[in-house]
Amino acid sequence: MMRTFTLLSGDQIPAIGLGTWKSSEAEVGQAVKMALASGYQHIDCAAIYLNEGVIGQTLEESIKNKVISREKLWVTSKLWNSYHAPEDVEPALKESLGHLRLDYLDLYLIHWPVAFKRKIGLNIPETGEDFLSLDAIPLADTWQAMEALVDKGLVKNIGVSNFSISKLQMLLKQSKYKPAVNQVECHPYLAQTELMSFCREQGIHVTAYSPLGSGDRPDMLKKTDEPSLLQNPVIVEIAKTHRATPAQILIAWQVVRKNSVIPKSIHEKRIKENLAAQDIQLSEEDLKRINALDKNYRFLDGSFWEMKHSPYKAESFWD
Ligand code: NDP
Ligand code: 1BO
Repeated sequence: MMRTFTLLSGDQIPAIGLGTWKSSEAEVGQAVKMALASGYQHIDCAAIYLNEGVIGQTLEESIKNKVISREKLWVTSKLWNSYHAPEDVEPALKESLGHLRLDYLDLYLIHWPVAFKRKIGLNIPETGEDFLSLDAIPLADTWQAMEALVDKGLVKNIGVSNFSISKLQMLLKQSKYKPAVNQVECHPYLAQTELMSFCREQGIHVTAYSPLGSGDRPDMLKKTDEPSLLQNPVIVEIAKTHRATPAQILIAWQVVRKNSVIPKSIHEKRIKENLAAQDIQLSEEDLKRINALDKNYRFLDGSFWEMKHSPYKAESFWD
């Protein structure tokens, strides 16, 4: 049985989903196919991952072959930073829907609280001049356009990603619909305890991204001497006592905290192993030891949005 969590709308988000960032077009179709055949019901996508077309072909085939029904399937996608202007939101969603070959999304997220000029498209700016400040395009305006997608039946739930408590507070003051989800980096080195407790009070569900430490990120997004989660001695030791893998312990820790979690893999053995983690029962002692690893360490720290003339500063990004 797939574990699920209930969102404000009453919809059930499956606890474990397949991440698809960095899965190439050549790899992602097979990964999604294997995941659905292994019992996954939740696929995490984004326009900027540049692979939604292949994912869409696989979803269509899998629904046609009755591997999964559309009703059981949960598909999340994300609005890229170049399309925050309210008039760009619906066209951006429709582009994703077209690629994914779906009539509606289960969840659509504002990918980052960062805006680019439209001309950047599905890319990353090369100079600070390509950014727009949040005064130029307030997040509340983008959110209003996201709300309209719900009213039109194009998406079942809307949410945000990489939002801090203060950004959520600002949005909550001005929203008709609360964000259903905040998708954020979360793992034992970044437990996000305060953010999780704020979200819980507000009924906002948390999805944990990069739960295994995102080891396959491009070098430009990496620091030297990054700590390893998969080789952390506490995680490795707990894994041994459960006859599990370190990845499974990291995933089980999210599920026990009632966060959905979206590990990325393109390998069948790992895809299956990651899903099976939902059945691991961590003890109080295990949880105590894992919780003690928190050191507010981000693998994706937002420093890539800081460049000369960019309005975004790494030091205040998460305030
Ligand atoms: P993850 O933490 O999921 O790590 C992925 C890496 O772990 C890959 O190298 C993968 O290799 C490896 N891996 C997967 N399973 C196992 C296993 N069982 N044992 C050992 N290694 C394993 O990183 P991501 O950054 O990809 O995060 C997951 C997903 O979250 C993304 O794919 C994306 O969908 C989402 N995300 C969202 C963001 C946002 O801004 N909203 C930001 C970052 C991620 P291999 O594929 O070779 O198996
Ligand atoms: C800049 C990284 C986005 C991954 O979701």
